[in-house]
Amino acid sequence: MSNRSTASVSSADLRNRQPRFRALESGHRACLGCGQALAARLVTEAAGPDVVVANATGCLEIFTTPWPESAWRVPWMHSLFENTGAIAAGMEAALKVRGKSTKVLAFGGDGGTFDIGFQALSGMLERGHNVLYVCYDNEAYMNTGIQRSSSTPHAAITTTSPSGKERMGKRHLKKDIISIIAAHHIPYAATASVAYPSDIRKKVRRALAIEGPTFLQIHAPCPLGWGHEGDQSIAVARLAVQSGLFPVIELERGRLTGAMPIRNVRPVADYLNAQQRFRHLSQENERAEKEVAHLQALANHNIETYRLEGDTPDSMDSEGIDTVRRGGMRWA
Ligand SMILES: Cc1ncc(C[n+]2csc(CCOP(=O)(O)OP(=O)(O)O)c2C)c(N)n1
Ligand code: SF4
Repeated sequence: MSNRSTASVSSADLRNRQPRFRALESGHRACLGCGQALAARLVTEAAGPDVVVANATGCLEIFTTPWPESAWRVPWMHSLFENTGAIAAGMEAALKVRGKSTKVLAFGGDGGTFDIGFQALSGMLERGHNVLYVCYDNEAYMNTGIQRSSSTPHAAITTTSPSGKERMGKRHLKKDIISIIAAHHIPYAATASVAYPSDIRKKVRRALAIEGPTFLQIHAPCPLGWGHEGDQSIAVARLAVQSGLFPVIELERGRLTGAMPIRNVRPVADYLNAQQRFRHLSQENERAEKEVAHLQALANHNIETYRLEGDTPDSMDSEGIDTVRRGGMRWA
């Protein structure tokens, strides 16, 4: 029997000793500071234990399931790169036939979502399957060595979009996937950033309370691919939001219904200078200056389009203090 008196136990201690549920266990093999690992943990914590997961090929699949081990504590299925939407749709149909209310989550990277799995995803949304699809957007094909995807931002260096005499990194723009998803007029679609965990949790719960297809795009830094220290992932992710380059928004049936306000708008240069993939843009020459101005114009466009600038403090704005609680959520 414990000899501790009741008065000496803090409520924080009591909270920490509660049984916790983690669908994605620690001990997996993600790199230090991997934004995707954190995002997947937050999503699955908020979703709770009664879920099944379809997971596209990519870093998340690879670092959580080096055979014969698995970091998952919920039923989890590896799908091909190109068919996660179809696998998740099949899972949902099978659960429905069996009269189960278990929720289906589909996970994919930006390569698996914006590019290779898009056809299956679009079909899943159009047919109205009751699935929450989460895209962990680290803006390149990271698992195979940092190749550019259609989500890679303009001017970023990847192994297939180098900077040199001809070009300054990626030539094309980042695909506006959330607008394409919104054009399916699904009940709920949103963007989020790993820098704002409460916002992610809120959006996951909201999506799962809806009957029908829902979609969440989470901006998730990859220290290896973006070129920053692992302990800078959250700071870098915050700068993407605070500069307006990654707008955090919500859409219902294709209509904009929410946006995270930016209280102190930061210049895009602050975001770019924090990452090696944009190192060529800090050179003092006309080409570099032109590219930075181009990216600043894109951020300004986002701020204007989604009316992101906010001057009144709000706990859910881009300056909000938001923390990740260690040890999982209580579901017992
Ligand atoms: C049809 C097909 N093409 C290519 C591959 C090789 N491949 C496996 S993972 C991967 C990159 C995954 O990129 P992304 O979806 O962005 O996820 P990330 O690894 O960045 O999390 C590629 C190209 C494959 N498995 N299947
Ligand atoms: S390469 Fe990037 S996305 Fe993949 S595990 Fe490492 S940090 Fe995460």
